[in-house]
Amino acid sequence: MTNTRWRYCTEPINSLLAYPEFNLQETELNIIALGRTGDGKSSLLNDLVGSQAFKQKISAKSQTKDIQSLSAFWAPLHPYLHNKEHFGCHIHVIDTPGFADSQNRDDEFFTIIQQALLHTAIHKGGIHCILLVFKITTSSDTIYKTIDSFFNLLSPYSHDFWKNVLLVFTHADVSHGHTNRHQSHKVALKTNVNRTLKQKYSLDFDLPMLWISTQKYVCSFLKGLGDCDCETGHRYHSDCRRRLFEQVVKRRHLPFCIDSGPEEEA
Ligand SMILES: Nc1nc2c(ncn2[C@@H]2O[C@H](COP(=O)(O)OP(=O)(O)OP(=O)(O)O)[C@@H](O)[C@H]2O)c(=O)[nH]1
Ligand SMILES: [Mg+2]
Repeated sequence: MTNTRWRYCTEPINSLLAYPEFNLQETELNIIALGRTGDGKSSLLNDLVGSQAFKQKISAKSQTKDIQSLSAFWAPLHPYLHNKEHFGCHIHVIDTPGFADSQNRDDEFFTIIQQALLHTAIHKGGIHCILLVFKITTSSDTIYKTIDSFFNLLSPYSHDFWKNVLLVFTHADVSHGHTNRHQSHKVALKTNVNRTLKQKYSLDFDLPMLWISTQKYVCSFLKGLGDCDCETGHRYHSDCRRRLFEQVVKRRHLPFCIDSGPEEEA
């Protein structure tokens, strides 16, 4: 432990080492990403698996047209800390087409997304995390609508999935060395949006909200925009990933499962 050289990450050493068993953990955690077209589902999953496995592109048309999945080892701190390539967990990630794409393919997509959710919840040991992905600038109304669409996919079968839901806001990039560009918006999400969601779905806990930039950090100096801000940028990126990892790992023993009955009836 004394040999560990820490770079960038602000998290105290004890908290990160609270999951040593994950270095050798064989069980895969199932993670599915859902959300509107272009909000960053594929980019987020690429970040987790550490490669460009899923196609990502700016477009109003859904770039991901099918359910795609991949197993990989998620080493969240590897790019930011020395000797952390074995710290992480095995994951099976599932990418989905976006809601509300410009070609109105919601009905077609909802069916395959629902099948993927049910299949994983029934036959694959359950879904450990359902990442509802939003661009950080998404309006509250759009967030409610998207969550409603998601709710409609699973509610005919079960209501026990909320503990496995994480709201992940992408495009929370560092800009000119500043990491708090969206501060007031984040506060509004944490307070107003969370309150509305709790009331609407009768939840007795806050849905976890996480902010992340899935893009590789580029130093302001290299971009010709000012002084080097690598330290701030890398610390921010590693903290975002560490928070996401902690939320996922917390749910390792609590996958959302459905009894085999309902799918057959569907
Ligand atoms: N700056 C920035 N760009 C991002 C971030 N996340 C995603 N993007 C960009 O947003 C665009 C859309 O990202 P995708 O990952 O393809 O979005 P998606 O939700 O998978 O989209 P569909 O597959 O079409 O449903 C891509 O050009 C990404 O590079 C982020 O955190 N910051
Ligand atoms: Mg995609």
